[in-house]
Amino acid sequence: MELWFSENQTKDQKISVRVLEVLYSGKSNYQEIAVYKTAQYGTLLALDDIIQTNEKDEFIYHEMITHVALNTHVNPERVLVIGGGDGGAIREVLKHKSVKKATLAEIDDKVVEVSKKFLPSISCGLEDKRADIQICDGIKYIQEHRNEFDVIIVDSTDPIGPAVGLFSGQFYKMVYDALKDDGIFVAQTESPFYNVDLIKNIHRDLKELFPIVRLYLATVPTYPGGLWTFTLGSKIYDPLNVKSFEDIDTKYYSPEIHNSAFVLPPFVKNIINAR
Ligand code: AAT
Repeated sequence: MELWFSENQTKDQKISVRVLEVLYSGKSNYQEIAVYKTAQYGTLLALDDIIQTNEKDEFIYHEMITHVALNTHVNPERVLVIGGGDGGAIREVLKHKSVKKATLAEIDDKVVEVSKKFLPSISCGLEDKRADIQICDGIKYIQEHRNEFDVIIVDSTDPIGPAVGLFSGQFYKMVYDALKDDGIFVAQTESPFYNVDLIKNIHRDLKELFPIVRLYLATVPTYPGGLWTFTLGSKIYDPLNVKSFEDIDTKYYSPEIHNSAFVLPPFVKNIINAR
């Protein structure tokens, strides 16, 4: 008998992948965690039945949530990733030679543990000596740090449960204060098909803080709608004016992709420009 995993992406749409083997299934203090060996996407991590990452398409999301900001900053040394317990964002951050320390503030130690065990190609960066793993609520962590980071990346679950606060104006103010005077913030900001109001609100909230706010796109096959948004807020450096790109080994990101990711179709422009 065939086994399938399905995520209800909206109340009217599902994505289903055929499961070859259930590698892990359990409940942490925060969420249901499952790891499946799938025919289409290799090993796949789901939290509360929502796909977080998988071996096949993870490179697109993890390269795009990190390298755009890290190349925009002239000398990123201290980087903070909130969420992202699978380690994929940290792995990419550590490809930049300038980075001295990359801190992960992940609320759920079980996500880190399970990723280390079942997703070594994604979690490998967590073993690096420049990686600093903090198991804590990202909101609490950011409250306790001021003027410390060059880049802050929010690689969070959808705005449900413990991640709700990571999408609020109050949180963005704390992020602004935790950044240095030339710091950059970037977050995954969901689907332009299904999360229009959320994207609009994030853009509005960030514009109240950062002089430069830009939205960019990438295609992530396993996320709802396939097309995914990231929103970046910067105190000084403009991602559209990057003069030199570090030579790093990537599969999706490149200087051309960096610049083209900010070219938005009219329906996306309308989300952030509409009053
Ligand atoms: N790298 C892609 C995977 C993720 S996982 C997002 C992580 O955010 C989860 O491990 C979750 O435990 C963590 N998280 C949620 N809330 C908090 C919080 N308040 N503080 C710290 N960590 C938190 C992102 C997938 C995006 C999916 C899009 N559909």
